[in-house]
Amino acid sequence: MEQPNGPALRAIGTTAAEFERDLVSNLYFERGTTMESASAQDVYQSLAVTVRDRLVDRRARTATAHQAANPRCVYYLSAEYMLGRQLRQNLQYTGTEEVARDVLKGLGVSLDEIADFDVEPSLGNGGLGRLAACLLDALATADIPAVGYGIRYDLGLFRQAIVDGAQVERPDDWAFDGSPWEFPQQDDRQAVGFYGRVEVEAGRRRWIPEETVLGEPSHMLVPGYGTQTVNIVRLWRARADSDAFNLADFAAGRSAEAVQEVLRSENISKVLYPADSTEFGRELRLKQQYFLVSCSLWDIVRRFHLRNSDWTVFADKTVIQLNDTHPALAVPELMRLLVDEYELDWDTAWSITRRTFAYTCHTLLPEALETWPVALFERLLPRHLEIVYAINQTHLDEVESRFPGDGDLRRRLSLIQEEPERRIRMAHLAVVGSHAVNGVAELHSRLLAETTLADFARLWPERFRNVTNGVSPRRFLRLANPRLAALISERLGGEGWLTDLDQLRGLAALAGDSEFQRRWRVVKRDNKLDLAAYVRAATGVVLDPDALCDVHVKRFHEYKRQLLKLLHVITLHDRLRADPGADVPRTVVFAGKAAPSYHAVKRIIQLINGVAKVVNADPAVAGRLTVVFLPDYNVTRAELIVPAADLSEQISLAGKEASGTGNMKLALNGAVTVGTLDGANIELRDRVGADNFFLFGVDAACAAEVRRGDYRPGEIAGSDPELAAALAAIADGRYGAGFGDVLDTLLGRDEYLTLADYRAYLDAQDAAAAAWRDPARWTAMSIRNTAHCGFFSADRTVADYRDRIWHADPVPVPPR
Ligand code: CRA
Repeated sequence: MEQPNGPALRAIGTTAAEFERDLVSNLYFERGTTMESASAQDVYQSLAVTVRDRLVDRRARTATAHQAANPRCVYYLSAEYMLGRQLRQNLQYTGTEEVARDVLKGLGVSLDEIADFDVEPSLGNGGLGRLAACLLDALATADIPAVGYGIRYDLGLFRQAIVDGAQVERPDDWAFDGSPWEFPQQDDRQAVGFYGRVEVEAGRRRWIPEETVLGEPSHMLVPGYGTQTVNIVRLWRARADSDAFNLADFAAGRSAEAVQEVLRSENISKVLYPADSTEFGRELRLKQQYFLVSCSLWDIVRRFHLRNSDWTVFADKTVIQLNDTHPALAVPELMRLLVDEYELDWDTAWSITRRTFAYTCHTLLPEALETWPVALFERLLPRHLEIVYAINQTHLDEVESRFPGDGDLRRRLSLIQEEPERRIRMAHLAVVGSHAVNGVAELHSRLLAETTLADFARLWPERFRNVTNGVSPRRFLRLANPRLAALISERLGGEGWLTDLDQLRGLAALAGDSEFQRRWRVVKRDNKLDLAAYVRAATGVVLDPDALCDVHVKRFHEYKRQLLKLLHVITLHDRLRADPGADVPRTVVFAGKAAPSYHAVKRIIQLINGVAKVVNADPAVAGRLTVVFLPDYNVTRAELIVPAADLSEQISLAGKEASGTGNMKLALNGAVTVGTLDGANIELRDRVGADNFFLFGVDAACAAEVRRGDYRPGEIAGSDPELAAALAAIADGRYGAGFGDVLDTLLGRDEYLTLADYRAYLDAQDAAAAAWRDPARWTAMSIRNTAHCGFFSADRTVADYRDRIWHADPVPVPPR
């Protein structure tokens, strides 16, 4: 991108006069209206463009600096991004929030009302997608040249409504009103092939696809904080050829047939698969994955050729991070490009490929490790199958030479699973094709190397490492919790902590300071009032801002054990009916979406809503216990709940949650965790201190042992009267009839050891209540949580990736 120069360029000033001029002129020229007749949507769109334009200028300078430096670039391949709302972030990153507020006020409009028109693109399921967004934010903040590649789903993650207590999924047409943050680039369209056959031409194999679809990119800007760098996230949308519409069919009245061809193509990016950590055996999903990979690699190669001509330096200039296995097809695709299209020899191509890729694994759940039936793969991507076989051959030859005669090992390490059906193991493909493999928390990385990927860790120990996840302090503290951010900045003497989160340590000395504690509590209370106002409008439930705000917010999954929290609520309800002083006044907030096909966990949502209805209507516990299920959890809702939370529920069965990132966001905002020794909870507890964390439950080793042994949930239920009473209350229909299925899973196999951990969990909750009764003690714990969360900054995560995997240098962008 050429950098335009000269005084004619508007939209770079940050004075009120310049801002107002641009806003009014955008309204006029972009929306064709004036302030007098503008709708709120018009004002929102014009404001967004006005802010965006200030980033465009930085983007132009960023592109120029990258072109000149010819640096090693980080390409992040991810099927999911949860970027969150952009308007407030971009106002903040351009330093125009106050100016915008004043200018709008002068025009008779409130920024807060306009900002509510901003729509979050929910192009992901949960933690993995939000992590991708936090890493992009930190990459730009660190001035590291990076591009995030993804899919521009027309429909993001479904919007969740609760109807009669049950989850109902509604389509998320996030760009319905047009997204001002997107820059479509029609002229960069790229053809992607599917199906077809392999031909041999002059001794070279070549894929002749039978079907092609166009990939049309659009990008969004990813500004760094406190720097001039603006990177991009490039999202691909599937388009049919412009003459795919069948006019003849249409004219003959066959309108459905007329658009068939268009739909076939465009369906590829129609909808995000709403499966979280479960496999989706659908042809369209595999097509999506290849679509992302093919478009992105073409673009990466194009960018490389803008600055370089010699393939031997490709891996020095390029590192491609695979965000889980969804983009693992990039390994055979790069091989195909290098060998078939650019005619490199196999060994050279393989060496380039391996040096280019790195792979992050985000799970331990065996059902979340993707595999694809060979038959489907062969039909859709015949040449890629040949390449996978060839990679596998070399790979298994290496295994044979290092561990001769170990057929069992070869079978376990193979890219192909043979039984019960031949399938391609995508995690194996990603490991074999990468020079670095990482897990996302220390425990997770260790368990990966000891269990899920143990054979690979034995084969190539040097490839394995850990990079613990992190979160953006800009979004999850400064933007989400402006009150706390202001208090912190006041005490630490500036905003330096926003890009150097370890500075929060300075708060530890204030943990016992009663005046600081008082102000800390005022902030929490005000945040709870904001949450209460929202909850009341959304659900009608009234929250007490002085009650302990106890939150279990994240995707619904049995391993995350929302049901354990619910058993606690039921027991509290019983206890409080007998003794109103049995617990501290408490608000329990649940929020999260369940995969639409995950029936068992949708039943738990229903049960929660059943319990909430009964508890909230019971005068015996009024003012003591309130339960709310807040629908449609997403990044925007998290930004509301997290600052208000006192107690953070991180209660997954140990060994199941790879890392978790909600745990970090909540602790950073001064919530105290009640949690198991799972994922990053362990590192969180190490840092905030055991005294400031309520630990309970079996550890991962013990959980595995219980599972292997003769575990009898029924006996536990029989020997614990409170637990038995809670289960009986569900069984006798107090919270709605017909929850026998939920009880059966608990009393039958209890896969996630909910009953085994029940008593320890209640004890931990009692300890939390005791601490809450002493406000000085609780507030000190809360402050210490924030103070010791510096490690969980996404800036630290990116620095770890940079030092251990990417080896990419920053490229500072000069100011104008
Ligand atoms: N569901 C893990 O389960 C982890 C995030 C980000 C997950 C979380 O524990 O914090 O990734 N895994 O690393 C996943 O999506 C495909 O696996 C998640 O978000």
